[in-house]
Amino acid sequence: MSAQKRILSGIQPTSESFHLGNYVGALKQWVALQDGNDAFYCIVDLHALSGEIDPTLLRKRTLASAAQLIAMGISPEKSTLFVQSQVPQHNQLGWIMECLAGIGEASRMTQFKDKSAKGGADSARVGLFTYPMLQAADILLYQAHQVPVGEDQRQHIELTRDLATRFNTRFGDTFRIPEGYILKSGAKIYDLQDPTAKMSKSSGSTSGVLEIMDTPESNAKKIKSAATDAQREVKFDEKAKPGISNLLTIHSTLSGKSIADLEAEFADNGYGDFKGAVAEVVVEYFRPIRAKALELLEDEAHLLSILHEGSRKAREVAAETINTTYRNLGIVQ
Ligand code: ATP
Ligand code: LTN
Repeated sequence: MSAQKRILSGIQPTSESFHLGNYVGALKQWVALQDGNDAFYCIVDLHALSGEIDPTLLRKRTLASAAQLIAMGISPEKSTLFVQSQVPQHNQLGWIMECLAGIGEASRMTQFKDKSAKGGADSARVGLFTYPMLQAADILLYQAHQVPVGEDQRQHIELTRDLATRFNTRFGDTFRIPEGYILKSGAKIYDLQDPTAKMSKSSGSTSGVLEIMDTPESNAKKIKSAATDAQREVKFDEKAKPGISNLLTIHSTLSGKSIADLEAEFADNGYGDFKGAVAEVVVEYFRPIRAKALELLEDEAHLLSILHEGSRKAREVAAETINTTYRNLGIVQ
């Protein structure tokens, strides 16, 4: 048995429902890693302010996120589930990370480039630009060993490691250098309608996005109308058959069957039968999670008390790191 590791990850409350990409790329690992480790999972509401700000929706989505995470299996007994804004040390360390990062390196972040390009670079806000430095603070505050995320976050984890190393070299050992925990398969789930784009909460249309809180009928319909190709063979080939490959990854990660077994199982079937089987797996997988989340959302006071308790524990750990950081920087305390 390896020693307990500190795990830290975060997810933005930018939608009323998480999608299959979030689950397969990140949240499934969150659930698995809470056993035998010391896990901290954060609903990063301050990060969500870097996009559209709608106070009514932010509150609703924060609670919906907590309910879904618990429904998926994040247990408040096993791990610390908390809200970023309830731990002010994130803003404190975020500023320090901004003072450490260069404009050049921050400008190379592809998530910033992609997201700012969507609305026109001039309308992008400063918070979107400084977002990765706040993310570095999220991770470093907890002295995390591992950060379970999807492939799209690799660059932010690299930046976090660079900033931590820079700080430690200049001002003395302060932060653990974290590692990304990124799966080889399933780390990127693609949009069902455009299987070259990642499935995303903030993509313009939801017709290619499988939402956990959506009805079984709607999700089954989306899978059955997923874009594929003009051939007939159920075979994993990301270049030639991105749509079918994406569906194979989805089936495989949820059913536990290997891609090779699935290819063999559907060798004599057309795409219609295969899509029907994928729909069945996805719908049955999400059904109990959705039901449990809806039940949890009925009792808001209970959800809030879980989050308050998590945030209290998170503040204890975060305060220690901020003390050391301030001391090493010569800040009078
Ligand atoms: P947005 O579109 O608003 O940026 P998102 O759908 O990308 O949101 P995030 O909150 O940014 O979701 O990400 C939460 C976690 O889910 C991250 O670890 C991210 O890497 C992972 N993730 C997001 N989309 C996918 C995807 N399509 N495939 C695999 N992992 C994903
Ligand atoms: N940027 C991440 C969300 C995020 C995060 C974190 C992930 C914010 N802080 C800390 C891991 C660790 C994203 O998924 N878009």
